[in-house]
Amino acid sequence: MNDPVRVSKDKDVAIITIDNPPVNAISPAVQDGIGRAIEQVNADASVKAAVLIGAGRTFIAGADINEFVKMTSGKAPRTNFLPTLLQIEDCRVPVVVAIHGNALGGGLELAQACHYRVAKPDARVGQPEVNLGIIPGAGGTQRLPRLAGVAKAVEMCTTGKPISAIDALQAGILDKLIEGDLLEGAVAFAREVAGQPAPKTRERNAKLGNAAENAATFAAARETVRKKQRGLPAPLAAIDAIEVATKLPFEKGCEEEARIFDQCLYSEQSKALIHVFFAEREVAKIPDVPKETPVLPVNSVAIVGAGTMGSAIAMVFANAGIPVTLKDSDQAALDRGLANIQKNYAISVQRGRFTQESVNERLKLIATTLRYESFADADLVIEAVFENIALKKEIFAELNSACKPGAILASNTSTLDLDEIAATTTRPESVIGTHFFSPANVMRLLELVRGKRTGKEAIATCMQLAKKIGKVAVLVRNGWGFAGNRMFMPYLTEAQFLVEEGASPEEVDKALTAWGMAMGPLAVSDLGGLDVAYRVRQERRHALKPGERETFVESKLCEMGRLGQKNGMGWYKYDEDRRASVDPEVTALVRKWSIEAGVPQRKVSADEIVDRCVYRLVNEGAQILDDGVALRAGDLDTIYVNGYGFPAFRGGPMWYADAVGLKKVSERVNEFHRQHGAIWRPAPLLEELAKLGRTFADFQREAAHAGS
Ligand code: HSC
Ligand code: NAD
Repeated sequence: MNDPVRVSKDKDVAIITIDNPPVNAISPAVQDGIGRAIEQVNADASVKAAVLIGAGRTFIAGADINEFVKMTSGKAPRTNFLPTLLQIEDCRVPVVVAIHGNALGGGLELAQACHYRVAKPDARVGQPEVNLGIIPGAGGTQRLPRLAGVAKAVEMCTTGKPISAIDALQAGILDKLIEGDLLEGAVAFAREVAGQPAPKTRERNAKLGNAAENAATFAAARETVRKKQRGLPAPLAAIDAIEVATKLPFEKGCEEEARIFDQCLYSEQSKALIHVFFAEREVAKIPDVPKETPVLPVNSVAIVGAGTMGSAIAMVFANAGIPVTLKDSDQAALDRGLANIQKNYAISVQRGRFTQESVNERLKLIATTLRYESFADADLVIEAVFENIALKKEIFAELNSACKPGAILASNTSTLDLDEIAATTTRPESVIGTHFFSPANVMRLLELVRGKRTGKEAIATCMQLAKKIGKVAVLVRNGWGFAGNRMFMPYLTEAQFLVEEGASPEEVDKALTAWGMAMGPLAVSDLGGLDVAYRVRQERRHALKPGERETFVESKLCEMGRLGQKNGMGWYKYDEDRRASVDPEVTALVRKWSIEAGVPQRKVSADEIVDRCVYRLVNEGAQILDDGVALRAGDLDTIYVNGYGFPAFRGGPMWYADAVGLKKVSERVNEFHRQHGAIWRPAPLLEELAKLGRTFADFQREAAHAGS
């Protein structure tokens, strides 16, 4: 293996290059290499300054996260990065770090230990550790407030959001931006500062503030975290560590940071979040669609249907700079779609997300039409008309004639049979499902549906395109509800059963939001529309097994005209600002109907509510894996975290089940099976893994291996 750290010289300036593709993560070999490089610089009297730079597309994306997995599973000892950083800070000559791409986590901490920091204007720096359930563990909580001030350090370490090089320059994190060649600029800068006393960040205390100001900053930050990052200890831990920086000397502060870091790293939450990080990347690996599969260029997109989904999907492409043409059946529908887009963008401008100029640019990319002739040049067409198979088939037959050969024909259907739709074309290899989630311009998930004859190029193209438009794409196979909605239906049903057995709607929702779900299941039903769910139940009645228990309360609410948020009343009642409140009428009706139906009434505990709803997800997920609809358990976790408001800190439903232990999960599923009958039939895969003492993650590894 090549040495990941090289030292070269440009006359009197040493150049230390970190070269550890793909993102220069700090592995133990990189750490050792940096240590040796500094020793070499110290030993060479002809060297007057050093530049530390990253090879490839980015500077350093942080510590190698794989090492954390090894540490917490007992496969590697805990490493300590702090001495290497002290070695840099104590180097005999000034060390200038040159940043391009990203300097994240340990990458930014390394930069903070250098004497000067220069960067390309489009670089970004950040401390994203909280996203992994940890805090900066290489002095970041101690050095960053010394460079950027306490408030900025708190903001960066709690939100985890990277900032631009321009912001970092203003904050004092960077010393200079370099236009043009970064290395040349950094070497010239190094020559300027050579021979001068090199500033050590750990000795810079001027920005550490005073006790009164800091107390207010910390109190406000803790309050914000409790509100906005519900259930997450790491951001609070980061504040604790920064507070230490303001109270104790640097060395003591680092010791305390290490203690807090370890507490976070060895927590279940951090393991779950690290799983989510890798699972989100693993989804891109499809055994029979290798990286080299040719992709088709997508420079223009057309959308059929300018309704809720079509108009939001148009924004997704316009936001990515891709021209898009929206078609509907009449001008009024097109006008409504465009008005929705304008309203959404106006809100973004109001909230400071986009400037008016950038919105104008985006709007220029959206054209409207009533005719398929305008589709002739489209590289990708997405159909987003009503969920009706006859209508979709009609439209695909038209697209087959209107679109150029090779164009990808996609459907946004959430449940219908993609193969049946594809069969109306002469090019089923170009037909794929692109299932966006609502609101499509916000939700990150894109469920890609592979029909029996979907071609590899169409899959590879859509996977790559997803990244470009800021989505995480998960490939699943065709089948009712695909993976996400197939799991969601039993979850929603179970929430309704719990209400029928005696829990109030708000008890059900509260138990699940307190557990971490972004919204309770009944509030979700109100959002989607009780009429929509009603239709789905009617359509799915044929799939019920004889004697299978059915819900009835939600259907009755719908039949009495309670449609959910759209008419201000469903499980809850809503004010003009769509704020929900408990409706005593619903509470009374639900009890009355349930008693009339002979359902025994009882008090249901929050634990039972969570187990029943979450294990329905898990049991269906296991069946989906067994059926081969999803490739890996991690794919289902990615779907749930990104599309259904499942708490990332629990890793997704399948990871959560593994963490509880499949034996325990299976026992509980069997108990519910005895109590509630066929709907709880344990999935054979769950039973098998539980018996063998294995996990869904084990199954994932074998499945991925078998397919490669
Ligand atoms: C950290 O730094 C903690 C510190 O405080 C140090 C503490 C030291 C304590 C020592 C004592 C214990 N590691 O995302 P992409 C892989 S925590 C390993 O598709 P992009 C990724 O898996 C870290 N691997 O690319 C993928 O692999 P694959 C804090 C990493 O261009 C490939 O690189 N840093 C990795 O879309 C490409 O990744 C972060 O949280 C890492 N750090 O985005 C940043 N980073 O090809 C995490 C990436 O096999 N990284 N990989 O699938 C990112 O946010 C994104 O990767 C980038 C690039 C924005 C850097
Ligand atoms: P919608 O009712 O808001 O919009 C459908 C649009 O299609 C309307 O503007 C209608 O005029 C148009 N249309 C109907 N026939 C047409 C034709 N022949 N040619 C052109 N346009 C025509 O529906 P929606 O909620 O946007 O759903 C669209 C698709 O997306 C459905 O398949 C649905 O299952 C799926 N989906 C919806 C959601 C959601 O939450 N709304 C989420 C995921 C997927």
